[in-house]
Amino acid sequence: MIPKPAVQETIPGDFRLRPTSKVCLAARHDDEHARWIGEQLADRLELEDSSCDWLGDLDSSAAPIGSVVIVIDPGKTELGEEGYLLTVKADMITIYASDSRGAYYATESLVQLFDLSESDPRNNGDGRHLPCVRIKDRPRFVWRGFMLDSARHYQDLDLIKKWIDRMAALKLNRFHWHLCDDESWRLQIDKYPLLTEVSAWRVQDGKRYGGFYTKDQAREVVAYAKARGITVVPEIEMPGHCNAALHAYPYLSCKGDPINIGEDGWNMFTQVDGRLPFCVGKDQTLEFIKDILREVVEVFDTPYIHVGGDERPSGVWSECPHCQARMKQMGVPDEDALHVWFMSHIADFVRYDLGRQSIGWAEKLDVGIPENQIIQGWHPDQSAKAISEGRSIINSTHEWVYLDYPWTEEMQKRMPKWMPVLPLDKIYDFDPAREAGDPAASELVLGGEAPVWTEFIPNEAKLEAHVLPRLAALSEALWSPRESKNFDDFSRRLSRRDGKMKFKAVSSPIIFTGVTPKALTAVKKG
Ligand code: TNX
Repeated sequence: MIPKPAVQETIPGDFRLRPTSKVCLAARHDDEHARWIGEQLADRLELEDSSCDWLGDLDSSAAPIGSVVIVIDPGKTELGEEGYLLTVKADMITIYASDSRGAYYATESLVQLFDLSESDPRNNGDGRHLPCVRIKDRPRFVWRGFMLDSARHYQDLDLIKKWIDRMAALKLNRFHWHLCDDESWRLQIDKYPLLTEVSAWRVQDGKRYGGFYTKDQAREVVAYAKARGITVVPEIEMPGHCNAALHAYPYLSCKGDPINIGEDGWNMFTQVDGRLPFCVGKDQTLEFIKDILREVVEVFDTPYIHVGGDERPSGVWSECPHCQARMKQMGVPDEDALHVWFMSHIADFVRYDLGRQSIGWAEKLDVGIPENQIIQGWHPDQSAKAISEGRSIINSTHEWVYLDYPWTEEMQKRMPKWMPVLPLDKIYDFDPAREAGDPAASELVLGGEAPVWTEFIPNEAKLEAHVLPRLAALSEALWSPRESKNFDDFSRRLSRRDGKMKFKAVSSPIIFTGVTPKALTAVKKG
């Protein structure tokens, strides 16, 4: 199984699904989510009766023989949050969990077991038998994230849901959704309609290209993810990576000049000239950002809001009278200090006005770290620095987890020079707590997250090639006990799962359609 369970032991016997098999739910309350978990399991096991019976108490003995009984008992705290105990016995399968997310993960494990048993010779190839087994499982880290960049290229709603399904199968629980950047803006914002009317689109190969998510669609994604134990973390980039916003509303930049993301879009890739920051000297910029965040929290009913913070183009604020005045007003000496002031101001707004927790990419940590913000480190020293200041981190150290990076030396020759090779065994070895040093500090490591930036990933096939199977390796790095990790063993399990999960990387070459050689050489790591 992937990710490898904390404890898995074979027990004697063989379970068989029968025409009369049912999924039954034993819980103190007839909980809607728990029922949904039961019904989706019955559906996926193709049971004739896919309704989920509520037994009404915590006793599994009332269930008919051959059933799957899900017992959700908040008293079973020893199983841990998101943890579960799954026992396959000859006459019955039982699932115990203290919360519904744990119960859901048990159903994912069970579906995997049935998938794997399809090829088991003892089962006559019908996949309806299971060798008996006992699995006691819980995650190593609370933050098991995948970030999808929907700004550089747009993925439609079905594709987003497909990735959420894959995350759920791998027991990943944070979907970080990168919704805007220099190249495009993807989320409907009622107060500022030009963001999507204008900046969700660019001209590529002579055609209008792009798309956006309506608020209703975004709500649908949140609900779809939530049912599967996944929290969606929307990201609104600031004060850099914001050319798409400035394209729609140029008065938000320091000079207020019109900027183009259309015909030039492909030449304006990350870290090339032409990027501008928001003008944080103007009050109307701060109001704009706050208005947007107010609408974002209306749509994303989740505890976390990511507010970007990375790679502000430097040298612009120093030339701007509004930003100079802001520096004076706030008593900060330079651009970097203004950056930290701005991120702190937004972190406080998110915390006190919106009642949510903000997350920011680590930046300028030597100058200061915004209070009230979880830090997402993408360089190794950033996570260490934040931890040394007693701050909680999400570890996304780029050389270990960036899924836009090539996975072979051969591929690397066709990609920008600053991208290191990230093979499967390296991401498998990723340990988010490595930077924490002493065990006490590892409490501050919430977990890890793998981003896939999509500048060079325009379509589904390339996205799959980049993300799978490395996401499976990540899931094991974040879920399974460190002591039990073994790459050879993982590789064997991966090849057994391949048929169902399509883990094999598509071998088509990566072609940089539309990217000029000039833009490629100009791209460099910040
Ligand atoms: C840096 S890492 C970025 C992204 C780019 C990525 C390319 C980070 C927080 N920002 O905007 O897409 O490099 O790998």
